[in-house]
Amino acid sequence: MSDRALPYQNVKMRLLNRLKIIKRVSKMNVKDKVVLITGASSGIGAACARQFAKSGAKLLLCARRLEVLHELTRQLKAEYGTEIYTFRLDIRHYADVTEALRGLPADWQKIDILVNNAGLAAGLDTLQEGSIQDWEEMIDTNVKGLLYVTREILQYMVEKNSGHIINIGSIAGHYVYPKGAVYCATKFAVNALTNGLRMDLFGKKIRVSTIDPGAVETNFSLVRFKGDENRAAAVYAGMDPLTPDDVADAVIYCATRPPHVNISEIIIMPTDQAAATMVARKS
Ligand code: NDP
Ligand code: 8X3
Repeated sequence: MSDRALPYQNVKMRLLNRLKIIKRVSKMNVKDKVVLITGASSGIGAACARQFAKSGAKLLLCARRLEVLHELTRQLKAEYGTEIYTFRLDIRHYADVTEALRGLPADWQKIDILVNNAGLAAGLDTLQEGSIQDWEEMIDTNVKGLLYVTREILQYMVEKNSGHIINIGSIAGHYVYPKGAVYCATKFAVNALTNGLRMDLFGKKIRVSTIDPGAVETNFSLVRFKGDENRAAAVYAGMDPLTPDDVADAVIYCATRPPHVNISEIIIMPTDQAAATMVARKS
């Protein structure tokens, strides 16, 4: 190369470096990304659906209550013009998960982001008094169901070497509280599965995150106490709990980081809560 060509070469290098930096700091745009949200019929899942819809994503929404999903779909389509494909799914049944996901129209099978949100607590009991049925429901949904959906979606993500799995864990995955051992064990499992999956995907361009909230006011407590409204209301009485949107904000934050950034874990608590059983209440 002649000496006269050198300054041009330097300018070109500087421009290329600048472009690389711009590419690295650019937020991930979720517009037109296909996002699958489990348990989208209520609470945190429904809030995630709304926020992804607002961001222009294409939504795959599932839960057991199809009529509730249809109403949410109608609202989101009217408000944001979102493309949405809705289907009934009970994630506890492996055969149903594979049939539903493999049966999706071809374009909808190209899932970019999976939000593993479906889950529940059933009962609040000591282990010596706990109901086997409650334990099975929690373990089958929160652990096995999450695994079934994840494994199915991963086939495609691994093939195209991109994607993002966002699990909804809980502070119950970090601290055990009395009478909550089985629910906590399922959320400890979600924590372990999140970290293990990140290791199993080592070297691939697939991100794995967990969002671990404290008390969020949803149907969670109503479900836990099997429709006992007074008991459910007491969980949030005299405090300011998180809203489903607070959690959805964290999910969107993870999903929109530049592709080289993986937010491994966000623990998000109400200011009024310091630990699962430590809640500051106005009397
Ligand atoms: P909700 O009860 O409001 O929502 C739970 C969602 O999960 C519903 O859409 C429900 O839909 C779905 N779901 C439950 N079982 C199944 C199943 N077998 N198959 C498919 N979908 C199912 O509670 P939240 O929004 O609070 O809960 C969402 C997640 O957040 C859960 O994993 C929960 O453990 C976690 N979490 C909640 C906290 C809270 O304080 N609320 C705190 C920390 C974590 P449908 O009944 O129609 O199937
Ligand atoms: C739900 C929050 O504290 O009831 O995961 O376990 S807690």
